[in-house]
Amino acid sequence: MLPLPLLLATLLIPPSLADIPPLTNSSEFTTLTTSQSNFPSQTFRSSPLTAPIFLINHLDPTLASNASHIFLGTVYGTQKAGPMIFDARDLSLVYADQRYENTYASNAFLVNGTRHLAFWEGGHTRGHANGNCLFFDEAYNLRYNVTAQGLNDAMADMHELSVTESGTVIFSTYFNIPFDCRPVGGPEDALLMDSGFQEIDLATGELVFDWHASKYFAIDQSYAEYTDAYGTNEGDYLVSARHLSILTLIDHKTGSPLWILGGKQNQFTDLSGGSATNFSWQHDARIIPSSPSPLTQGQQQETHITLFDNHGEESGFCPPETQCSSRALRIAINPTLHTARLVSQFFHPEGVNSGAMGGYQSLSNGNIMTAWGYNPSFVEYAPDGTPVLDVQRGPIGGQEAVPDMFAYRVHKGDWKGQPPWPPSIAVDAPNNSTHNATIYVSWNGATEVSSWAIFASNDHKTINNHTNLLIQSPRQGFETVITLPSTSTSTNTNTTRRYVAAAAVSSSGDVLGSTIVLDLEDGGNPATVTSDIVSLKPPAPPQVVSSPSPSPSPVASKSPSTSSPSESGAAASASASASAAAERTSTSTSTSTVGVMGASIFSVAGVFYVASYFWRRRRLGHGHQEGYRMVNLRD
Ligand SMILES: *[C@@H]1O[C@H](CO)[C@@H](O)[C@H](O)[C@H]1NC(C)=O
Ligand SMILES: *[C@@H]1O[C@H](CO)[C@@H](O)[C@H](O)[C@H]1NC(C)=O
Ligand SMILES: *[C@@H]1O[C@H](CO)[C@@H](O)[C@H](O)[C@H]1NC(C)=O
Ligand SMILES: *[C@@H]1O[C@H](CO)[C@@H](O)[C@H](O)[C@H]1NC(C)=O
Ligand SMILES: *[C@@H]1O[C@H](CO)[C@@H](O)[C@H](O)[C@H]1NC(C)=O
Ligand SMILES: *[C@@H]1O[C@H](CO)[C@@H](O)[C@H](O)[C@H]1NC(C)=O
Ligand SMILES: *[C@@H]1O[C@H](CO)[C@@H](O)[C@H](O)[C@H]1NC(C)=O
Ligand SMILES: *[C@@H]1O[C@H](CO)[C@@H](O)[C@H](O)[C@H]1NC(C)=O
Ligand SMILES: *[C@@H]1O[C@H](CO)[C@@H](O)[C@H](O)[C@H]1NC(C)=O
Ligand SMILES: *[C@H]1O[C@@H](CO)[C@H](O)[C@@H](O)[C@@H]1NC(C)=O
Repeated sequence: MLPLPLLLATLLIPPSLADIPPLTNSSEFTTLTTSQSNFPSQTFRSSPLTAPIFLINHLDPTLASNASHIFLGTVYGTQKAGPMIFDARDLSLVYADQRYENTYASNAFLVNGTRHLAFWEGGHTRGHANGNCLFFDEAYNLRYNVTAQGLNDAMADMHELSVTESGTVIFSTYFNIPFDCRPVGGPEDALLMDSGFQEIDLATGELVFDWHASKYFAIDQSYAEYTDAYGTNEGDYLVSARHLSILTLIDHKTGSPLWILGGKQNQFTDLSGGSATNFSWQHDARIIPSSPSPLTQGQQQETHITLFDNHGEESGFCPPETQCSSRALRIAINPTLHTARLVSQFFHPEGVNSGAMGGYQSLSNGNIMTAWGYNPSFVEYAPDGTPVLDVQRGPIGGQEAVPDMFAYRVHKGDWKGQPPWPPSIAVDAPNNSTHNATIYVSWNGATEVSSWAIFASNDHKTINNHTNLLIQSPRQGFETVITLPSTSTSTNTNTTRRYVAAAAVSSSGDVLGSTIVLDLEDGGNPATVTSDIVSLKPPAPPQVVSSPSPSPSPVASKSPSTSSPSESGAAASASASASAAAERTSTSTSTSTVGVMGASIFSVAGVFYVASYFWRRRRLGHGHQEGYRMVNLRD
């Protein structure tokens, strides 16, 4: 008789897809969205995470950028918030860390040549916030955690998080300062809510630059309710003040504005009949480093700027492609000649306008990734403006934004996640054995899993013996579901076993990590905390003498995830293992959901912001900005 594993391992059972894949029918999506209170979402058996269910309005894989993943940092309903990473090919969830109250501006950044997942997390307020900028490496170790310095209790604001080539992070700030508001008819001893930005060195944690709008803009002239700061190659800072509809370049030595583009103080001649400088209530302004243009004869000094032009904030809802339409905008300016011209503009394929939020990302193949803010949509365009990916995570096009349902920024980028925690397994075992059982497996954050191998035995201590390999099945989406046969279909082999475990396998056949062992006679509760599966193959024959022998399974042996996280990544990843411990979920009689996922210490998003007094004033007329200062007398 052939050994059992050889028979069954060749039996590649097609898995059923546990994930609810993206919909493509918008009326079905509308029905789903309505039935789920505007938050179309799904849950899993092997994981406590919640994932969105997307609607794909359009996808052209041949024209879409080949970046492997999509980054979305978001509030999710009233319960879960966190950075999420999706597979760019099928939009399945890859990673989520839903322990936060709010997260924004999630993206992958290179810090010193190493890729990091960075995002802002913190307390919720309307319009601004206080929190931390967190950076995790691809093994999900927290590497940097920075916030504002020297602004009393004010912390990093949520609107901006950008990383410079010199390893610094720039974020926006809001803080109260005593201010004489008599010039605008206010009290002498008012508290002004000032805005600005800080740059912090990630390696040392030292403050590099601290800018306050009130020092450079007079109170009756301007108000930067929202500051979007971004470092240029020269070290100067591009600041976007959406309430003024201006972009201004801030000198990195003096803090003074070098020029002002747009708004009432615009210093640039618009070579495009007004369409390059009429942006308003904009978000996510970026200077594109050294962007050559064929149209720049005699204008070698052109600089390209991209932004999300919200437009229509004041005019409200408006028909598509009218003068108040939101657009993804690229302009070229010549700061020497003070000219600006429109390079390209992209409107939303379904014609939506977004008064607030929104993002613009230039991708390496020339495509443009856009997020549509209050309309929870993200759209990737080819350079000629053809939409190549058009996705919704909620209802769009309405005049009223659904609270917490938005796409503040959505980015595409590469990611290779190798979590220090093990994969997770859950089982439905109607017969208290593998007989007719259904296995659910997932591994939050792992990007290199190609298939799952199911091991079963009657002795949990030896489950990792390669002869216990029952089935190998391709990975599908976030959670793979594998239905075990009642008996081998090709023989009468009895495959009924008491214990089960799973191993995550790479495309080259190496075991990347393995789950705990479940005891199906004990309601699927854990039998041991690790199955120690390191290979699908028999161990190599014993080596003879002297030389340090190579491991029988080199990749498996160097992968930290094949052993318990407390032995490997834990020291470097306190947060991961702490949350892992907190996360083992309870089991039920015939099923269990056991394993360790990224994180989920859920906190109900609280809105503590009490705007006790907003004080506005508008000044119209030549040389003055239409805008307002917000004076916060809360404290
Ligand atoms: C979308 O779904 C609705 C409702 O199920 C159905 O009537 C309609 O034919 C579908 N549209 C397409 C294009 O499949
Ligand atoms: C994506 O395409 C670029 C060329 O545009 C190529 O250099 C890169 O290797 C590709 N990446 C992947 C993951 O295929
Ligand atoms: C980041 O640092 C702050 C203190 O500055 C701390 O309260 C917070 O828990 C840290 N975040 C993480 C994920 O460790
Ligand atoms: C980047 O690398 C340099 C040289 O190894 C080091 O001095 C610096 O601290 C690193 N920066 C960060 C942010 O880790
Ligand atoms: C349980 O297993 C026995 C054989 O061991 C089989 O006869 C029976 O049908 C199974 N029941 C279920 C619900 O699968
Ligand atoms: C499975 O075990 C439970 C007790 O743990 C028992 O109540 C149930 O009848 C068993 N089911 C089968 C099919 O043997
Ligand atoms: C396996 O379970 C299914 C559904 O519970 C049942 O219809 C089928 O008879 C079972 N098979 C065996 C062999 O028990
Ligand atoms: C694995 O199981 C087989 C079959 O029971 C046995 O012959 C072999 O010795 C076991 N291997 C190890 C390393 O225990
Ligand atoms: C199959 O194996 C299980 C566990 O070893 C045993 O309890 C069961 O009786 C066997 N079934 C048959 C039909 O031999
Ligand atoms: C500038 O805004 C855009 C986006 O809304 C409009 O499409 C343009 O028509 C408008 N240009 C001018 C000159 O008003």
